[in-house]
Amino acid sequence: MNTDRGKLDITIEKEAPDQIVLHIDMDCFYAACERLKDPELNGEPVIVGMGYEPGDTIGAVATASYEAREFGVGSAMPIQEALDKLPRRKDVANDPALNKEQTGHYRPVDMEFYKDTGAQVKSILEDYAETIRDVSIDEAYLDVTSHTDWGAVEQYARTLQDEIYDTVGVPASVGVAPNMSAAKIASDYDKPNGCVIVRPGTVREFLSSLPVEEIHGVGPVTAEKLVEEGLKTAGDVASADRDKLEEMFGERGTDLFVRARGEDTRVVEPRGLPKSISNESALETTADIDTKRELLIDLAEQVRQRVIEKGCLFQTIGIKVVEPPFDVNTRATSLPGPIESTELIEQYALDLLDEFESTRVRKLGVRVSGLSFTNANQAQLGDWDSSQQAETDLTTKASPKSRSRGARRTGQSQQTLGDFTDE
Ligand code: TTP
Repeated sequence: MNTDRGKLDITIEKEAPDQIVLHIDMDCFYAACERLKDPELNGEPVIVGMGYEPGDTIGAVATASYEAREFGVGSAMPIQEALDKLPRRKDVANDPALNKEQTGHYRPVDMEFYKDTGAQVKSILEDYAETIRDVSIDEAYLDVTSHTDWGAVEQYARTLQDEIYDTVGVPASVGVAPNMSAAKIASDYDKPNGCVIVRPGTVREFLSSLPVEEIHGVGPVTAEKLVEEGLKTAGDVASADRDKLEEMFGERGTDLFVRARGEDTRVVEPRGLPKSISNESALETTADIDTKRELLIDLAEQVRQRVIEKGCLFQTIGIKVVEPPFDVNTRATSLPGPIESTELIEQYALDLLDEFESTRVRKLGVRVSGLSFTNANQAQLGDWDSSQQAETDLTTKASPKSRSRGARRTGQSQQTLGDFTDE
């Protein structure tokens, strides 16, 4: 029976990892950057684009400030259409028919400046997350699981927004959810300056009233087909007949069904080749060394398997020890060169844990870094001069919350290892 099949499929879906994902998306980013250069643009309609100078005929809007959007101007609009809706402020002096209040400021795209501003924002993000996935110049996913919890995450997200605004001067919207797609939708939900938290167990409810266009991967054509079938909201799709969706869209129908229900098992991972491989897990707060060792061995084994799968060499083995509430300690041992002797991961991780024998711990992690993806079959530990001692990184990474607001990253904690490039 269809319903049984649906139920069965859902129960065998891979369990979503226990993660807190924060998605950040800067508000009308190019226009916000132009306001940094010229503060007189604050509160004014601003359009960034090309083709608006007299004599130009071709061009489009890259972005419009929220004030300009009120006049109907939006991204990707032909520039002539934008000028019709919102003439240039510059022309007011020469055209008595123009009402100053109904004009806007036009600026050309200054990509170098936007890139530089985006990089400043990204450097702040590094303080707030274990892992960051860059999406574009003004957008990223952060895995903040080990830095906060669901009780404190709103404050955490607001602190991040404030720090970006105080330090760089541009506004951002954030969304927090247990998975990536819900976090992205949440960051867009209350722009500008939005901060929307979707707690575990509420994702489906959060999505249910949103129009189908908001479901990840639904473009105008799919949306039209869904609406024709009477499926107007994500909630409609989530409770639709899965077989029917498959009939309409093939395999994509299953994706739509799963996404509309807010299920997404992706883990936040950096783009490109990984710089590190790690695994971490929460435990009921304990100081018991046997419990901690047992979990660490388990984590080390999972990391070992992934290193083998990826066929890479590694140079640094590290652990993370999180004390309640969110004090994150990291320790790492760096070997003289990249190796593939994966059995060393557990051994070194356990050695590093000795320092935390009596520490009360709520989460542990194991990481290997300094990865190389070439000549993976060549090096063994024995290839290295045994007189070269492994260095140990005795660094502690403080939780961002322990720093003063607006304080910038000092880099005090991570860079003692020559090849600890992932931090
Ligand atoms: P977006 O994040 O899509 O939009 P935005 O930052 O302008 O506004 P919002 O607050 O709604 O997120 O795009 C980021 C930047 O990318 C944007 O500032 C300008 C540029 N861009 C273009 O150049 N062309 C386009 O068609 C779009 C959509 C964006």
